Amino acid sequence: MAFNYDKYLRVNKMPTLWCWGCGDGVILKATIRAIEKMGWDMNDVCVVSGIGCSGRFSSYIDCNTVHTTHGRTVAYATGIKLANPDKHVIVVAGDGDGLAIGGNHTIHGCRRNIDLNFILINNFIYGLTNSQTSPTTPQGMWSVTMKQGNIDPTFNASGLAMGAGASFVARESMIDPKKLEKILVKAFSHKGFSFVEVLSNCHINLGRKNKMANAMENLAWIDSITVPVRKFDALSEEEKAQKLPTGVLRQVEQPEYCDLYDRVIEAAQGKGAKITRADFDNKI
Ligand SMILES: Cc1ncc(C[n+]2csc(CCOP(=O)(O)OP(=O)(O)O)c2C)c(N)n1
Repeated sequence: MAFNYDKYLRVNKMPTLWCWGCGDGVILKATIRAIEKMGWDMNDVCVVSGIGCSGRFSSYIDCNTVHTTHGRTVAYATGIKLANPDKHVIVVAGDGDGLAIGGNHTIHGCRRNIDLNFILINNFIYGLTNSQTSPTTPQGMWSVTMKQGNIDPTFNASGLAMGAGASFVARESMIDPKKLEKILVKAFSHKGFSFVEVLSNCHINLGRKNKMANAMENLAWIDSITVPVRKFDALSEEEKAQKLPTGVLRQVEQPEYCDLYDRVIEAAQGKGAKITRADFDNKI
């Protein structure tokens, strides 16, 4: 039987504002299927999104939602999670939102290892505002702010999340929605900050000016730059420079921030011991 998305969507908001063929809809549907797989009650789920095409996520999904300011998703989500540690908090942000204006919040969310599920929709450009360079726009591509070709070096978003300490990091494209759904289930099942970078198309604001005139051509390009992480590891350094590995890139157990914060509250109330260096094995 076909999956019934209606009970998870604000159907009165349909059709979406997304362009025809935009990957955002595919990602929304994969997220919904992953939530169902988790068996989560929508009353226990909170989706926090920022400003951008990706920001519309919180308009369409029918749960607790916060459509917050550009770049501040992780800050809001951190407060929501600390006040409601039993709820499942999903953050959705674009590459501009999560890595440019919100880059600071993103790295500190990763560092704290707070139990948030961060979905970074990387379409390599500012979509909503029409083609400004983002931190992931490949060098040499046209953008409206780099009409002679982008000279800014790019962030490797997942690499940044790993470096900042996120305990679960994965990258997947939306080309294979089933694969994406599985990765999201893994991320949602992980306790700690899970960062999922989803590569997506923006054939209107990136593709058309970069020789990818339609959605399929944009997706073919994404396909050409991605490789499963196991195959990636076997590539030469030169080949690696031209590819982004997909799949789970990092998964480790680390103390989770809400748990640690409970101990701070208990210690402050005189009900538990103060936290010391020994709690962290004296690690620097
Ligand atoms: C403080 C602030 N600065 C700038 C903007 C304008 N603005 C809205 S969305 C956006 C970028 C959107 O790109 P991205 O975050 O990559 O999301 P996408 O639209 O591609 O999903 C910008 C610069 C804003 N709304 N608020």
